[in-house]
This record gives sequence, C-alpha cells and structure tokens, in this order.
Amino acid sequence: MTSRVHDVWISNTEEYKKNNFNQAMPSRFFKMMIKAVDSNDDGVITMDEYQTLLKNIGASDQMSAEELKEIFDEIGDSELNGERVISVKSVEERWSKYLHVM
Ligand SMILES: [Ca+2]
Repeated sequence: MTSRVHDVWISNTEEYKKNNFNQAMPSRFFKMMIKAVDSNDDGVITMDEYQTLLKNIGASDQMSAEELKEIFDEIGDSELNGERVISVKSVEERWSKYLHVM
C-alpha cells in the first residue's frame, strides 16, 4: 500500500474532501464519499464508478486508465462480472487510517 498510484488515490480523496466537505465531520465525509463513489449502492466500487467520481470532481486528468487499472489490480479484493472491484468494506478498513476519520 505504498505505491505511487495509491498516493495519487489518497491525494485525490483529500482534495475532494477539501473542496467539497471542508466543514463536514470526517466520519460524515467518509460516508458521503463512499456514497458518491459507490453510486449504485451495491457495496463494491467498480473502475467505472471511480472514473465517474474523478470526472465529477474534475480530477479525471490526474489519473490515467492504466493507473486506475493498476490500483484496482493492486487493491481490488473481489470480482464482479469478471472485473476486479473494491469492496466498500475494505475501503472502510484500509482508508480510515489514511484519511484520519475514525
Ligand atoms: Ca457499486
């Protein structure tokens, strides 16, 4: 969990928080972020969903499709329709300490 793509992921998220939820409680932000990225609320994050989030926050130029795939290959922990996806549960466990929210 120390790769460059992971750092990009974290900095994107921090940027998103700063721009959109600067006043929000960290735990509230975290819930909002999960809700924003898992847009169909099925408990897993797909590459499409994450790409959509990047677009929505104007950060789609910060991460190439290759880097995104790298992230999902590295930290994806389950599969959906043959595609590597990240479960919301693992995001909660892994990122809470990076984002200092729990
Ligand atoms: Ca989803």
